[in-house]
Amino acid sequence: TISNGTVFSTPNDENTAVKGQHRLANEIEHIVQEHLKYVHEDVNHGWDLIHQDGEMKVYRREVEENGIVIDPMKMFHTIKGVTGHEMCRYFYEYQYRMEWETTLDSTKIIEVLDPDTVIFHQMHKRVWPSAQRDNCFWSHIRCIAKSEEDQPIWLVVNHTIPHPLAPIKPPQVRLVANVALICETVINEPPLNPKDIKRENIQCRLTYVAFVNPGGWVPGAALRSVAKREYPRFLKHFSNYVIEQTRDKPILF
Ligand code: H15
Repeated sequence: TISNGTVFSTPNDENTAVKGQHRLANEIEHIVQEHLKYVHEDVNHGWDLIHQDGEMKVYRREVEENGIVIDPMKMFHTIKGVTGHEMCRYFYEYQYRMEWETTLDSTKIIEVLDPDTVIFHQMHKRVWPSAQRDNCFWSHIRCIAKSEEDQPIWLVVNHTIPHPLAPIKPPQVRLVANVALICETVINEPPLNPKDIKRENIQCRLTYVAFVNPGGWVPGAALRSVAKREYPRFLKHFSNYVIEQTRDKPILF
């Protein structure tokens, strides 16, 4: 039983609760490493800045595949008063999902592979004259230590996967996505004693990348205008949500 009271069963013996030892471990490792490789890649070449608001910058690369718009998105933001761990924790944990997600009708956990890896099935709100979308994806949270002195990198990767507990039921269409939230904590004017670090001394540098294929034809212009509106809205709304949630809590490094 997980914290919200949902009961789940582990459907087969391949799965164990041991961290990183489950049937998806290799696939996840590969995709995590790929995101880490490209996180510092430049956005000059072929990327258009489509939205800027203070520290927030949202870039898009226009790409079509068989007439379907699959524009990769890449965005950067700096959020004051929160850590990378806090941003990733609120993004990953099921119990907060519907408090900040504005584009979903529902979310549920259909399998837990280990404490850092779960499989979600989510139903999207129907946003335009097109079939409703659902998606089934593994979600993995990870902390990567760079050195003793540096703050670690925290990340969450969400990646579509088929699952027997989430069959595609037409006319519903399955989204295909590979999304990563990658965060680093910056400590400004660090006090001599780490215990004295206050929220006013910290900020989170965030990178979010999304490769989303709508999984079926959607009018390109409509999709691009929804993306241009919804990604910045998500980033702003989610960041503010984490700021509000953590304001009076001890800092989670
Ligand atoms: O990353 C976001 N949400 C997470 C947690 O709910 C899920 C997401 C994911 C989406 C699809 C498949 C797998 C995982 O990582 C926030 C997403 C905000 C996106 C807002 C913009 C949507 C624009 C249009 C996308 C294509 C929709 C076609 C119907």
